[in-house]
Amino acid sequence: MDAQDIANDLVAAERERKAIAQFSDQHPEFDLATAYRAQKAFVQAKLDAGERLVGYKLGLTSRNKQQAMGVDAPLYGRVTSGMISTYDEPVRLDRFIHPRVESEIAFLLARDVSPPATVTSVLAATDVVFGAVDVLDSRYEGFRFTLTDVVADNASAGAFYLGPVARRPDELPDLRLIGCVVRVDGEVAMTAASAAVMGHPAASVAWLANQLVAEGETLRAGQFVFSGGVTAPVPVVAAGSVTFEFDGLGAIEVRGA
Ligand code: OOG
Repeated sequence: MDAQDIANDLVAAERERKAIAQFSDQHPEFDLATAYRAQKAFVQAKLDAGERLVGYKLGLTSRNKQQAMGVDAPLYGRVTSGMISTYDEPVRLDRFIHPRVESEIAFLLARDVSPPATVTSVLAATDVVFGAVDVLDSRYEGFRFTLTDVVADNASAGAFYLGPVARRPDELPDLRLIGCVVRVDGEVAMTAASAAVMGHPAASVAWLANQLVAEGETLRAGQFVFSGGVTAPVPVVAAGSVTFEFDGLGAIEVRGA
């Protein structure tokens, strides 16, 4: 399977808002190295169109998410400037195929994170953390994929909301215990604490920093890293609202428009 061909199909699916069949069905030989090359080419199309790389996202870093998607290993994707939104903007549903939202912790780095990274070294390199929402939009029919499919699809990256409150890690009592309450149309739909992500959300950033060595990349000062979903995903519907309340980090309300 050619990584550039895969990327071209994903670029077209995103542009036309038309979901495609997962590649692994027809190509059982599709491997992870090819998938990450395809992801790079998919993201390169955005950079060629004038966007900037602003950081990375993790995916499938909590059991909540792994169980929801039936994939049992974490992955990473790349975040570009066109994906970042302000917490009070409605989600423009016409940009997406079938958007879903979930809560995450976002890290803004003050320093590069050199491998081998640990929770301690990530916290030392962090400027501030935010509560965040990941708007996922799989380019695959029915949001169905294997690990290789979703790696190529840039971890279903659609858009990100940063919450209204930024805190230095030492201003919060314990990063593992940031609670999040998810309300759908006002009713509590799920709750979680950020330890759901690999035991500590900074552990996902350390895992990423260590994985990037294989790509010859380093997490840089000024970049954002999104931890991966703390809670399971919720579909966004035009008339509805989904609210994420983070302990100590404010709230984000997502409305479809
Ligand atoms: C895959 C991407 C998962 C997360 O935070 O777990 C992800 C998906 O669920 O579409 O970004």
